[in-house]
Amino acid sequence: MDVAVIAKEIKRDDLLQMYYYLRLTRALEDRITALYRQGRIVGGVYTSHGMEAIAVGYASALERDDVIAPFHRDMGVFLIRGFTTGEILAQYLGKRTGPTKGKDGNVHMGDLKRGVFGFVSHLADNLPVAAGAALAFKIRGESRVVFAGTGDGGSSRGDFHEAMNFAAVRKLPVVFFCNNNQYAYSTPLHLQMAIPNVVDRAKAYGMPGEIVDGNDVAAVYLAAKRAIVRARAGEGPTFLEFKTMRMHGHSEHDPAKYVPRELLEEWKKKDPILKAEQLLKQLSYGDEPYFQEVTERVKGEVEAGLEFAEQSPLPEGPEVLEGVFAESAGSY
Ligand SMILES: Cc1ncc(C[n+]2csc(CCOP(=O)(O)OP(=O)(O)O)c2C)c(N)n1
Repeated sequence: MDVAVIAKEIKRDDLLQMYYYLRLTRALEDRITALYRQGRIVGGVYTSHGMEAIAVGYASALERDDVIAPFHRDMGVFLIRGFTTGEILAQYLGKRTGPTKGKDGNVHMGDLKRGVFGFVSHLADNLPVAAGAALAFKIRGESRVVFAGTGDGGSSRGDFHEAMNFAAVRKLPVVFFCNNNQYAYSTPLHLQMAIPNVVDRAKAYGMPGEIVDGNDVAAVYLAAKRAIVRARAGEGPTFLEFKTMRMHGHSEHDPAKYVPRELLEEWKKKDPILKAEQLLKQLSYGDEPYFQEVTERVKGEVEAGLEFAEQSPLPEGPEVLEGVFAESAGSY
């Protein structure tokens, strides 16, 4: 992206904050991965490693009253919406202090008070939910936007089609995105769809779409802003295709031998943290000592969070039904 445009369009503090969240996401997920390898996490671990700029960029572009129906590689969303490293690590360790109070051991968490729909495992199910929330905002006359996404694999599902079509027909204040990381588990893109870009699907719904470098946090932020402004102005949904690469296996149990090593080597050079550091240097907003300072800061936050999670109790039997049924779910 043109540095002059970024300097003009994004405030210095906002860029520095995004860099901090990129680093915090990476440090937290690396710690979770290490815990998984130590056999301390019972569930699966699906990370956003190498794709952190997507969640960090779009969540930073939203207003506090806007709502997110995240994808399963959107850890940055939770951090930006105020979930602490302690809460998140407690979730992964199955502790009572985690968002699901010990009922789930990975990314299936949310909190309506913080504007994050609980992530449901069934792929693309979050998109019709997002369209429904956007319809509610429109009926109530509220100036709020919903942001929701899925993967390249998820975009081949029926619920993706239903949500996109309904939202376009009703001109709903929603932004849909695709994290196109080239693989749906072991299925490469060319076995997923007969078109070159996921964004081509948007045309069929009469919805504008944009291809964005998903490893460039500034590009993600600015594209998200444009789509959010459009949605808030009553002009309807936009579809954003964030191009990126899944740098780990589908989950940490998967060595992903089906991915050519050269492809990973190529994308390693485009790492979102590396890119953000290059940008901060070009703008004279950050240098190596500053990056080191942030590294130390996030490391401390992750370790403090782990201490909290480790000291937290496991749930007790009678708590098993707490928060399971709708009456205590709250509203958004
Ligand atoms: C309806 C449904 N089918 C299958 C799964 C199992 N599953 C979870 S993630 C995944 C691959 C998803 O691929 P993609 O949407 O490209 O996202 P990625 O994991 O590559 O980021 C599959 C098959 C699921 N969660 N939901």
